[in-house]
Amino acid sequence: MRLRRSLLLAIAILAGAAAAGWTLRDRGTVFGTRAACEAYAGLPAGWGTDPHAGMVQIGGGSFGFGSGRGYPEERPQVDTTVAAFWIDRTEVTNAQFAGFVAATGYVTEAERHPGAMVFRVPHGDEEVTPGSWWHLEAGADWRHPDGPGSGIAGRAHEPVVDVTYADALAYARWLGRELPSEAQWEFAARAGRSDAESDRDLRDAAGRPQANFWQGRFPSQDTAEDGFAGRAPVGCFPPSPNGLHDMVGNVWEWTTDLYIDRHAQGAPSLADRDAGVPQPRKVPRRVIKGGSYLCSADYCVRARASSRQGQEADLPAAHLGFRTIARVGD
Ligand SMILES: [Ca+2]
Repeated sequence: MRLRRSLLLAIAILAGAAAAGWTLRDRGTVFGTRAACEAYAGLPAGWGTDPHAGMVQIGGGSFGFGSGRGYPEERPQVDTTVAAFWIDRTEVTNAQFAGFVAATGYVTEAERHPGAMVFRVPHGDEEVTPGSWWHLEAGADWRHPDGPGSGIAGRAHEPVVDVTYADALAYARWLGRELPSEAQWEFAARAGRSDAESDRDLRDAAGRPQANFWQGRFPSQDTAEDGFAGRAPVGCFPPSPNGLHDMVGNVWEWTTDLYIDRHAQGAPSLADRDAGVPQPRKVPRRVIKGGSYLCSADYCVRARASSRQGQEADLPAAHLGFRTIARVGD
């Protein structure tokens, strides 16, 4: 029965992709169920040989970038055109990042400084204020994602976290790829839907969670109704209509855009996205997208395509990973 469901899912994805002009490069792995993601070794078909291993080609198009419905920083919605590009089907996994480190000897910023932001459930008698659940812990890095004593053994198929913007960019460049701009990321997450339609993706018609987010009262009670307290392996939940997994929930993802608390008026030029944006802080903040396993209905509420946050580019965190893109023609 499980095999039949996976087969039907694969057929549906391929048929949908063909109809929409999307190209699924990695036909070796069928995601979308807990059994499938837990069986995944963390490396896509063609890894090491195919420059687009694990990627989906997204056809170009225009869309309403941002939202008139979400938080103020998501406004205004701006008509934006994006050219075709390749993007990872899933968040970059620990197995993929380990391959990069083994090949290059790269040492991440959390290992050099050291430390990363780690989430801790507050104790019962602890005063809880916004953000008080975050702790900068020495010894937290991509190999010890939740601090000393944690590890990635058996977690090759989970998203790599505790990586900074520079770490993510170094990985992407190693593969001859780039990181997505915010517009590219949001266009891919929207998958041809309005922001209202894509926002409804967190639960299916029967009310079952369709992404890894937080159910229960944040930050003390994670009921894990979706099957996961904390990060999930990549690809456990059904894909977006364009074949992408976990665009919302699981972990936030880096984009190249410098953060300001609004969308620019008029169509922004992606070529200018790094130029001329005033930065009030010493360390530039980059836009991160998609929310994480820590986003609940009563806090954050950012496991959505149009949501956005600014993150210090050199601040690694246990709820933040990334995926890569490649230009069509490369
Ligand atoms: Ca969860």
